[in-house]
Amino acid sequence: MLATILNDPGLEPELKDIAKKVESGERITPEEGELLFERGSLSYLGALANHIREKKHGSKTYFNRNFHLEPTNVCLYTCTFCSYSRLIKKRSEGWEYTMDEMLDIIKKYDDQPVTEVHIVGGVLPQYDLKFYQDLFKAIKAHRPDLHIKALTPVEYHYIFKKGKVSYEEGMALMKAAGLDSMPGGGAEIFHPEIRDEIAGGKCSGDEWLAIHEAWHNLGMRSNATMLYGHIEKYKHRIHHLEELRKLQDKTGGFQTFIPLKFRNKGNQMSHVPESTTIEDLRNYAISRIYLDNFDHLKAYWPMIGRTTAQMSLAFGVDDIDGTIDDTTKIYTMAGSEEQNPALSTEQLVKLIRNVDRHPIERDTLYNVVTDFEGHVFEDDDKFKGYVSLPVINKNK
Ligand code: V47
Ligand code: SF4
Repeated sequence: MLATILNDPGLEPELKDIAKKVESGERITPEEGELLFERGSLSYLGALANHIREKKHGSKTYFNRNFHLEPTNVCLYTCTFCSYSRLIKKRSEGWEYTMDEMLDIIKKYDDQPVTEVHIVGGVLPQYDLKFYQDLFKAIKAHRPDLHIKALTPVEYHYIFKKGKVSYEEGMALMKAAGLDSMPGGGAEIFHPEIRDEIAGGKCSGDEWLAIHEAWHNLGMRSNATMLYGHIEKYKHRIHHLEELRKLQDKTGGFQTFIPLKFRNKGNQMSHVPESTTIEDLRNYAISRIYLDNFDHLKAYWPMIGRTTAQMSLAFGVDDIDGTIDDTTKIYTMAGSEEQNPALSTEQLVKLIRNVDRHPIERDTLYNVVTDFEGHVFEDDDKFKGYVSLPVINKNK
């Protein structure tokens, strides 16, 4: 595929130069990144991104078994894209779990082979530094092997400030309490021109990055996201990717990048049209090309839907998150086509296989839990053709 691009006599010289850089594993510049957004066709970007994806991972496609715990959907902040939160003055419309209620949710999974709990929600004063320390300790006391991937710099910035501890001290306290890794949320768009408009009041882009840096400096791992497809311009996306690439050069602590498509139902930006599927795939591909120092690129299927998630596997993506089990409301409330996001392991494996990829269940840190290559399910014959997308790529 990349060879076809390199031999295409009609391709603009600048795009050919970028393709040559990708072929030789050379890093592209911010200017070249913007050029890709402005002028790269879907097929061109797919060929480049898939080349990188297959060089890094072959056909391997990762997923994990996780569930979400959302302590509250009431929030002090008023991000304009958020369909999920309720203002404090309307808190009766939302939920606010007590410690015992949260532990009851954890206990519901006692007999299930989940490896991770992803904890994220709104920001409220009663959920302070001590509360989260106690929560993490209680989860670990109950189930020590469950990986806690919890909270974002939005919560940490708030609770550390209130608790009068530095980012370094705060993250060390969280680690001691049982925090295993940090999810990628709260990143939105770092550039203040956009961040101030859509997420004013919560931690800045620089603060988000500084908290991840403090966490990485403890030898720990985290993810990163970018909320795209609303009022930002391509230059803001490139600025965001560049900031992440710079921090990753410094610490190496990021595992996965997760582009999050803005969904416009039930929020203050409902008048802003959503990006097209073509733009979503182009965005995955450019993220894969730009972030040469990130190992993984994730398509979060509850947000983009399972069909686009399948297609994304030919545009640089090598991870489609987890089984989820209908425990997150963030996207159902924002208008995702996935209204009850739950997929069994068997369904996820088949989804991946049906686009000719190799499914691997991983834990949060990408250790292999089960390699599904050659695994036969009882109803394999019945399932054939359930999702019949053309196989875009045969270069395994
Ligand atoms: O920070 C909120 C986003 C994020 C909308 O690290 C929206 O493995 C689109 O970060 N349209 C939280 N996006 C979710 C998150 C995440 C998800 C899956 C995996 C991981 C990981 C992290 O959701 C928020 C915000 O950027 N979000 N509202 C919306 N209307
Ligand atoms: Fe609160 Fe997060 Fe929603 Fe912003 S995105 S309003 S911080 S829950």
